[in-house]
This record gives sequence, C-alpha cells and structure tokens, in this order.
Amino acid sequence: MSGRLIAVGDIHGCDAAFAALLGAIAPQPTDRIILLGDLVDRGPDSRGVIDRILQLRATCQVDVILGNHEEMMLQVIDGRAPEPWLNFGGVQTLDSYGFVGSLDVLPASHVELIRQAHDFVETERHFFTHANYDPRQPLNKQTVAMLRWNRLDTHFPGPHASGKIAVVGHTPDKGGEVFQVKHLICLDTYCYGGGYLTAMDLGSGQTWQAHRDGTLRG
Ligand SMILES: [Mn+2]
Repeated sequence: MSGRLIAVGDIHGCDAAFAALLGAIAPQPTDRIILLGDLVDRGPDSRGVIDRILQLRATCQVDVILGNHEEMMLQVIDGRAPEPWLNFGGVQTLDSYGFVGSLDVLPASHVELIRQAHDFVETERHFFTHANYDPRQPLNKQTVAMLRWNRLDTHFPGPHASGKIAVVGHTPDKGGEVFQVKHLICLDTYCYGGGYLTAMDLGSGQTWQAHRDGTLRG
C-alpha cells in the first residue's frame, strides 16, 4: 500500500502549530509531505520550523517548495541589501537565530534546505506551487512572479492545461478556511495572523488545522 500525499500551507515561523499538526498526522515512512513554502518570517520561531523539517526528513519523504519569503532570505544571504526582507518578517527570522550582526549564525544545514527547495512539485493528479501559475504554460515555463508572488485575489487562474489540480499557499484566508474549487486548492489559512496552519491529505481530503499556540482546531 502506498502512503499518503499531504500538503502543508504557509508555516511562517509558527513552530508550535507545525508540531501540533505533525503530532496529529503521525507521519509514516511511506508518506510524502509537501511544504508549500513561506516556512520562515513573521511568526516567532522560524529556526524551530527548519529544525523540525530536518528531523521530519528522517521519518518520511519531505519536499519543500520555495516561497517568496525564502526567496528574499536567500537573496540577502547571497549579498543583497537586507531590505525588503527585514520589513517582510525577516527580523523575526533573524531573532529566532539569535542574530547579532552576522549571518554566520544561520546553520549551513538550514541554508542548504532552503537552497534545495523546489520551484514546484508535480505528482500524478496534482501540482504544487507556492503562489500561483499561468494556466496556459507548462510548469517548467512558469515565471518567478507566478510561482512565488502573484496572489489569487489579483490573478485568479483557470484550470491548468495539464488537467491537474493546483495546490498552493501564499494568499491567506483570514477566516482560517481552506479555499477549494475543482481545479485549485489554497492552504494558506493565516496561521501567523491568528488563523490556522492547515495540512491536507490529497487522497482522502482529510484536513488538519492548528492554531499558532499549538492547539488543534476541534
Ligand atoms: Mn508567500
């Protein structure tokens, strides 16, 4: 029997919520967990989130998609001026690492995990990007703007030419609800801002949600 295919929305440093979700999911070695990006920034413990992902990799297959926040973080690591990242929640990320002036405080394993993150992931029936997609273009021809920046509320896409169901994050539902239509699922349910962190089993449709304080949604 093959394992579950589970996607997780924007974590944004909400490690208590992430830990609670994983506790409820109880990942098995045959499971595949796809993290939709924006692991870091805004919330209180980006470092804890990355540590937890590294640990999770010992249990099951984990695929990380690069979010716009990781994109900004990498650009700063690679020498770009720290704005706008700091203004988009990078300050909280650096605080979680005990930053006092040098990016050397970031563990190599953490930078490596972010560098190896994917632009997209594709499975038999679904594809996964951080933010959005151009319905007419194949996945390997999507722009960075589409993959990581364009919001669903300003660029709502039709069904993708592949016929596969899109699974994305990035555009938060401030009421904490999953957005789902036939061709598209959005799992950003605004955890850092007071909503929930959401995971969905794409085979069964089962969802799990946790508040940023680490309590599961009843
Ligand atoms: Mn985002």
